[in-house]
Amino acid sequence: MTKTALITGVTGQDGSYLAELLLSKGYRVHGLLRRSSSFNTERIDHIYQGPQEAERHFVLHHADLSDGVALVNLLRDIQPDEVYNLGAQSHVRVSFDAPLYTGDVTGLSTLRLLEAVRASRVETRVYQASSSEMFGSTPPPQNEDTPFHPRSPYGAAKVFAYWTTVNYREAYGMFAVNGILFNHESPRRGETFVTRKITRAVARIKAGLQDRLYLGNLDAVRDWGYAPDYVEAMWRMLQHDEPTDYVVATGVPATVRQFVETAFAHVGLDWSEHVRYDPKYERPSEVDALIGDASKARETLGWRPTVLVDELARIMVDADVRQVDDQLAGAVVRIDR
Ligand code: NDP
Ligand code: GDR
Repeated sequence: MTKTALITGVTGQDGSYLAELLLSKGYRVHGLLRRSSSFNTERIDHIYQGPQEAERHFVLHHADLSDGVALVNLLRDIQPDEVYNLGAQSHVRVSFDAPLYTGDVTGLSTLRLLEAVRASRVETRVYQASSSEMFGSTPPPQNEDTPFHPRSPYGAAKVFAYWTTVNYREAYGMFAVNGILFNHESPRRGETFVTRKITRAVARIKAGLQDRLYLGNLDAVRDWGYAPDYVEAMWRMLQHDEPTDYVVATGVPATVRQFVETAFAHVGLDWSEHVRYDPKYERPSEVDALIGDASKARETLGWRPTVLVDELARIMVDADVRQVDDQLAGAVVRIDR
């Protein structure tokens, strides 16, 4: 029987890969689309199906996570078997500038969505996009039992969303799970996250379009994985018999500086000639080191990462080099699929 899924945040990095994955498995996929004054569907244009198409497997709905009634109506109309809540104000630095907005969209919206599931009486499984940012200053390695100590409004909002999800599972017997995902990247990563900012700059410096790259803290340690691997883990969590929470990570640490070195070296550039420090990119309180222990996901879901940090940097640089080349050739530019 065809399964139906609803993805919030379908226009984002993860939402686009997840939509592809579910479509490849024969799902009917519904996505929540925010109204925007400019196009915001670049990551999903290649799977878009217009309203005129007879057999639509991918359908977009204008709605916003701040609109709880719209969520109830959507759920009632769509009757999804699975809901993936990926929508969020997902930028940690920005959450210091827009803390209340982030608290609302990234935190409270999860409660809105879970209440909407209850109100619409839909029998569905729910995935909540939880984050390693919840661990904050708790030292690595971090696993499902590690205490949270968030260091940003974003991290605090995700902790609220995490516990709300646990509570709805315990209080109402809902199949609701948290995937506690460590940083994951791809050629579709937003341009202001550090990895993409670096790989995009490398491509532009190589092409002579810019000379300098300004960054903040180069000493931060992250556990960077590959987004297509991570959406596979999300799907596996909702196929398992038991609703429970999982850490998803590679377990391989790298500093921002190491990522910079690998990315520049891949095109034969010396990073120290181009990278400059700008305190503007520091955070009021930083998360120094995140290194995940994904043993539970490996043992219970059989999940393993296929791409580690150095290969990831090279994949992203290659994609950005192609994109810049296309731009210079005057071709229509589309981000990598
Ligand atoms: P992105 O920032 O790429 O995508 C966020 C998505 O949320 C976009 O589709 C965005 O829409 C949508 N969105 C933002 N605000 C609203 C709103 N008010 N109503 C409806 N939709 C909204 O994030 P990622 O794909 O990287 O991450 C997906 C989720 O996973 C997020 O919740 C993030 O916090 C979490 N996460 C991400 C990790 C990572 O390393 N990537 C790690 C751990 C957790 P639009 O395109 O219009 O802006
Ligand atoms: P993060 O990702 O905060 O871990 O959140 P980001 O790429 O923004 O920062 C990673 C580390 O790099 C340092 N850094 C810079 N960061 C940015 N963005 N820009 C810079 O110029 C810069 N210079 C140094 C940061 O200080 C930080 O230590 C991501 C998001 O996807 C979240 O939604 C997700 O929950 C977490 O990953 C896990």
